[in-house]
Amino acid sequence: MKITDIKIFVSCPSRNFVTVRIETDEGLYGLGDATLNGREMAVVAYLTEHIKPCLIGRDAHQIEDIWQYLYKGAYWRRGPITMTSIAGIDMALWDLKGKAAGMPVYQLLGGRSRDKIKVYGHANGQSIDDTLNHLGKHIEEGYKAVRLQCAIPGLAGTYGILAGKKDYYELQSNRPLPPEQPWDTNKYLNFIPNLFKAARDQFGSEIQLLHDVHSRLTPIEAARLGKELEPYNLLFLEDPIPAENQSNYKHVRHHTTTPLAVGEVFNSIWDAKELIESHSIDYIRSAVTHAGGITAMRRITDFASLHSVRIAPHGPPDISPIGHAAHAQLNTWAPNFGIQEFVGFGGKAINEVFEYSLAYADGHLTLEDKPGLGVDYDDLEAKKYPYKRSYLPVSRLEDGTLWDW
Ligand code: EZ4
Ligand code: CO
Repeated sequence: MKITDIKIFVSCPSRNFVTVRIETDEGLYGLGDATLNGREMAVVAYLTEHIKPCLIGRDAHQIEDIWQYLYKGAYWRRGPITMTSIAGIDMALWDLKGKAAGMPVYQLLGGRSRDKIKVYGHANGQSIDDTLNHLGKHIEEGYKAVRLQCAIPGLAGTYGILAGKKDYYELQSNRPLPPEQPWDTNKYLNFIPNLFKAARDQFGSEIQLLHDVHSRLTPIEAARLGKELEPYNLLFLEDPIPAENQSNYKHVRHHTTTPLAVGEVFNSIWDAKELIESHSIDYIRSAVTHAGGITAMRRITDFASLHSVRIAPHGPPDISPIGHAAHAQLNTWAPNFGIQEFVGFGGKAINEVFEYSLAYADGHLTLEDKPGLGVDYDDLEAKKYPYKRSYLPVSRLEDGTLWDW
């Protein structure tokens, strides 16, 4: 099965997505997600100028060799632009292999380990009451696990908060320059335990709760937060600190039994090696789209399983339905699957452009058996939604110092 063409599409059906389509001499095509939020066009250039010419004419079945060729063969290893580009190609090749075999990708990975995929939703609010109101709605919809994010009193524009219903920051696609938001660690640390206390007081101990710190704390601040949240029994605390220095997680770990999760910005197994080996974390949250595709995530998953670390793939709206489908395939196979982040099925425009075979019911996703990843992309429909430059916000302290967003 020879690769005859590789098409790279950029469209903005409510937010920007980069989609790879590998075409073959057997008439089959494969689809991959190569969306890197706020840096989309760098990935498009990498794929168009530096990957596509090297793959035309190659055997689409040689997934591992093509992965190694793009990784080692570039001499310049790793990095988000490279690894997102490799991910787009790798997903498309797995999609093709599944279509050629007439099997869903999870069968090629080793078959089913479970019937359905447990997810956690997001309850976001302007106040504790507002957040708990959204938590209550999620529980009514069957969710067994919910992430709570709440506006911090006295701080305009906290991470993860609804600006209007169903229109939170990730879906906004018309920000030609990065917006700026204030940050105050003290206000945050003083407030967050109250949110979780109120949630447990109102909803009891059954519902599993999570929280995303978005890498804004230092190790000792994260240790304090982890300890203060212990009575509220979180499923995990996400990204308590930045992870460039992997050994910093040991400091957080040694102070608290609150489980820790990290990995959404990782682009390689090497970003997580020490974290996993030292069992400093409980969940690895790398995404197929940003960490080098299914080939790379399978390796991360197996490595994590040796150290009692489970996968909890990043599931934001800035991963396309193709990336979400790849996660569903991986999660169906992975013996050490933990939980999948899930914020719904996009909007009307996304669903006109992408087609995918996932359904939500009672706190879980189920995957319909279709060959490959079970997705499709309508490039003609997508033309109605041209790319719009857009950025994530940046954070600054009150005195102007740039902080982690
Ligand atoms: O900020 O996907 O857990 N989810 C997250 C996301 C990330 C965005 C960045 O592109 O932290 O909301
Ligand atoms: Co996160």
